[in-house]
Amino acid sequence: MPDPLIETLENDGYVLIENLMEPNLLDRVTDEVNYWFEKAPLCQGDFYGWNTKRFGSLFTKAPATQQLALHPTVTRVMDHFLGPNCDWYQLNVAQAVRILPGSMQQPPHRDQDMWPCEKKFEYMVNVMWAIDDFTEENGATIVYPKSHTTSEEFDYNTYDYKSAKKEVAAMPKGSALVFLGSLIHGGGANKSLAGRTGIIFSYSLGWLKGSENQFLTYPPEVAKKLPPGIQELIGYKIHMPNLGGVESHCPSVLLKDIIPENLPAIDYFPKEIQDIIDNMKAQNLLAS
Ligand SMILES: O=C(O)CCC(=O)C(=O)O
Ligand SMILES: [Fe+2]
Repeated sequence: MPDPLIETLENDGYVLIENLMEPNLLDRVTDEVNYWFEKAPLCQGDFYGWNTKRFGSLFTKAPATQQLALHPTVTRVMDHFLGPNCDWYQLNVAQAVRILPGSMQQPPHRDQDMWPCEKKFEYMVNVMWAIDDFTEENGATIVYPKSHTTSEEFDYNTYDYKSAKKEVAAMPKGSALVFLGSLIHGGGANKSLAGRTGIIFSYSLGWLKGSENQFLTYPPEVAKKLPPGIQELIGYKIHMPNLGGVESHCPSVLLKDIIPENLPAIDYFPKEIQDIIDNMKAQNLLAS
């Protein structure tokens, strides 16, 4: 059955979903992130923005955000765009972003260019949750509709940013902007007198190196206390074939109360690989 959300993402590279967050949850998330923004230092660099504050470790600093990470609308999108090209998708980064008054526009970019290779499919999909109303004045994310392409033809130095069609992702707080990793976009300039706060959840194919180091952010003694779905999202799950293991074992073993000192190395193979081996065995190729 056609899914309008997926179709819009495929056509435009982004979609706005208004009021996706429950108001009660928005209140809790707002309180939790406000506490940390008070303490957060300004970012350094033209990309993060000198007049901007950001922080990660969201699942422990702002636990209410755990409910956003696996929102069913979000997982539906990730299942579609990332699911077919990995065993499971992972959290690339979760970050709260406050663009302060006077902040200039962020350089337009495609987030998945952080992985320097030719891409034949989407490596990443992001969700920007609005914690404040996002407006043109306060620096709502600027998107370049239909700029998503996995082709190598795009060049940052020759792209015609000025003539390209742009849209301001204005949305009421509690809404979500979902966009593909290949879409050109960037935070807007904040010309208002108040901060613009959002939370980015970025998901990527499970076999990539992530932007936020999840294992150091949530070591086993911390991850143990997180819900099982979040534990998997941050990597406490082996990725077939045999990626991300501990002693060639699923890393979730480290979350158990008693961790065996010696673990067997186990093949974690998808059916296609096991079928190849079975075929070799059937031909007697591997006979001793
Ligand atoms: O703050 C925003 O609106 C966008 C931020 C962004 O695109 C990024 O940090 O990669
Ligand atoms: Fe970005």
